[in-house]
Amino acid sequence: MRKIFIAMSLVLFACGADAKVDLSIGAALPPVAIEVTDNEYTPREVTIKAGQTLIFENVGANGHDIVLAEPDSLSDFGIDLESFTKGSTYEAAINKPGTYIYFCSIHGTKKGSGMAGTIVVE
Ligand SMILES: [Cu+2]
Repeated sequence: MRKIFIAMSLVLFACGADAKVDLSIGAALPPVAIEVTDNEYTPREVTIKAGQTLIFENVGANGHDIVLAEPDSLSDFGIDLESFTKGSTYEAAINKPGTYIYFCSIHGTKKGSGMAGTIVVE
C-alpha cells in the first residue's frame, strides 16, 4: 500500500483586526487564473491580495459549481451549476483577508476533499 504525503506550507501574515485593507494594491495586480476541469480546481490553493481578481474557467466537459464551505464568510462569492457551464468563466475579487475553502457540490465536499480548493487572501 502506497501512501502519499502532501506537505502543506503554512503562510503566516500579520493582520490587525481593525486594520484597514488597502484594496488598491490587490486591484493593481494581474488576475489569478484557476482552471476548472473534471474534477478539480488547478491550482488547488492560491494566495492572493485583498482586491485582486480571481478568474475561474470551466474547461471541463461537465458542469461544476463553486460553493463556499462557509457561505456566511463572504456575501457574494460563488456560482451555480446553471451559470457555470462548459467554457464559461467566473470572476471574483475578495476584499476580506482570510482563508476560504470552496468546493463543487457534485464532486467535492465542504470539508475540502474531492473537488475543492483553498483561497488565502492576504
Ligand atoms: Cu464538479
